[in-house]
Amino acid sequence: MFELFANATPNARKISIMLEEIQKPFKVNYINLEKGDQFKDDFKKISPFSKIPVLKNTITNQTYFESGAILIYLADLSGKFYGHNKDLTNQWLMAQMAYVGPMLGQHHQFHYYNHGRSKFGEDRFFEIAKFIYKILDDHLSKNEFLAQEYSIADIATFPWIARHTIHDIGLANYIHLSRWYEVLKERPAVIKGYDLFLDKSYPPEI
Ligand SMILES: N[C@@H](CCC(=O)N[C@@H](CS)C(=O)NCC(=O)O)C(=O)O
Repeated sequence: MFELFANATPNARKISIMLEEIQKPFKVNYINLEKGDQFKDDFKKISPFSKIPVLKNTITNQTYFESGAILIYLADLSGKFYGHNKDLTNQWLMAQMAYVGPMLGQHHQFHYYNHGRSKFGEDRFFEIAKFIYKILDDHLSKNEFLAQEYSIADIATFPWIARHTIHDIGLANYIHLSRWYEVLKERPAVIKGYDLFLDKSYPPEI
């Protein structure tokens, strides 16, 4: 019923986890980012900014880009993982889309993938990444999940925190964020959706 254009990245893993959670069958169309598959004309037709993930409903032939929009589409379609407080879920989902993901993504670039190329970039995004850990930890000290119940906001955030070893911030020091992370990590759908891409993952151990 679905085709997921993806690779082993946090944004793509949000969708494979969600599809496993709502038990919708899908096949994966691997987009090789290093070879530049994302810039091919056919792919640009379904992803204007040449980004993964893209989801295709193979029954309607409709395609969807932007991981947050895809999660909302799947939550609406299935009636699952929006929680009872949709406004709250949207706030934490949008915070992930607009801030948590992009900032941690820059931290990956400066701290891990291009270490030594810009002290300013390394320092700036290291501090921002620590700030994100602290805010999430504070929030999760008072809430079991980001938006009261397990929701697409948690699904969107998990694959970014799953890269904690390359963040070098020390997840264990953030006990509430760690508790949340361990709970999600044990969910069968999270394991299956995340591990789907493990063999393609870079760095390989993450
Ligand atoms: N806001 C977009 C971001 C997607 C995104 O940045 N995807 C990355 C992988 S996680 C990508 O396709 N990178 C390829 C490139 O930049 O050339 C979303 O959440 O879907």
